[in-house]
Amino acid sequence: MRVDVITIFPEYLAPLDLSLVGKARTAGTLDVSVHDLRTWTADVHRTVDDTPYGGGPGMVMRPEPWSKALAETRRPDSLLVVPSPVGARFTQADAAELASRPHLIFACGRYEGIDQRVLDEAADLMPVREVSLGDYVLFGGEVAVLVIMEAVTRLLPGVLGNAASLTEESHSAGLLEAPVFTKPATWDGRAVPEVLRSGDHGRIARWRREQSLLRTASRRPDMLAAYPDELLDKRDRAA
Ligand code: 6GU
Repeated sequence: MRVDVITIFPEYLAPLDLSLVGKARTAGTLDVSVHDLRTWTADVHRTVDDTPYGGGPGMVMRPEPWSKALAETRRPDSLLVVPSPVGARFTQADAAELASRPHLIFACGRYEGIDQRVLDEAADLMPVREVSLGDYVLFGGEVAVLVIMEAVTRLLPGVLGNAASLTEESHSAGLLEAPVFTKPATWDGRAVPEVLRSGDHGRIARWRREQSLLRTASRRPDMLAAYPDELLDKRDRAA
């Protein structure tokens, strides 16, 4: 997968060199290039923003540098991702969609935003996804790109050792995962639940299912409400 990130803070994307994302880059699964938007400015001050038409606080990013940046990075198979507090909530399904694409372009704007005409023009040329991480406001899209790229990279073929960890994990299954434990069996006076040490795989699976439902009910009632009714059996309802 090829990824181009356009930002006025290229240093902010340095963590893309680390950890599994960095490893995927080294392995050749991922080819990331970070570009300074100011490369595409023409004036001596390398201006990228201006005051908003209609008034109001803050600044808006001017269309000209963005238009040039997108023209230069775009391929016939590109998908444009614009992190923004006014985007649709980014989900695991979105991560899977992005992971299936050959080329992503990330446009990092400051939070007052990019001139709308840039997004309108881009939408005529390629698919565009405006995505938000949640209901709070960040200074810009850079940290969102790190989050999105981590969610996407995990789904690329060959990045995770154990494919089962992808199918069983929270959010792809529609429920939160059960709590996990490792050795020692008793630590600080706290014992690992007996069932997990029983070796009875049927009981363990049932316990995990129950914990998963209880957790989801208390922490994410919205997820439980959206969970397909036909996937709940009699034992689930009893839990
Ligand atoms: Cl993706 N960008 C910005 N600027 N703020 C956000 C966000 C994204 N998601 C939540 N808040």
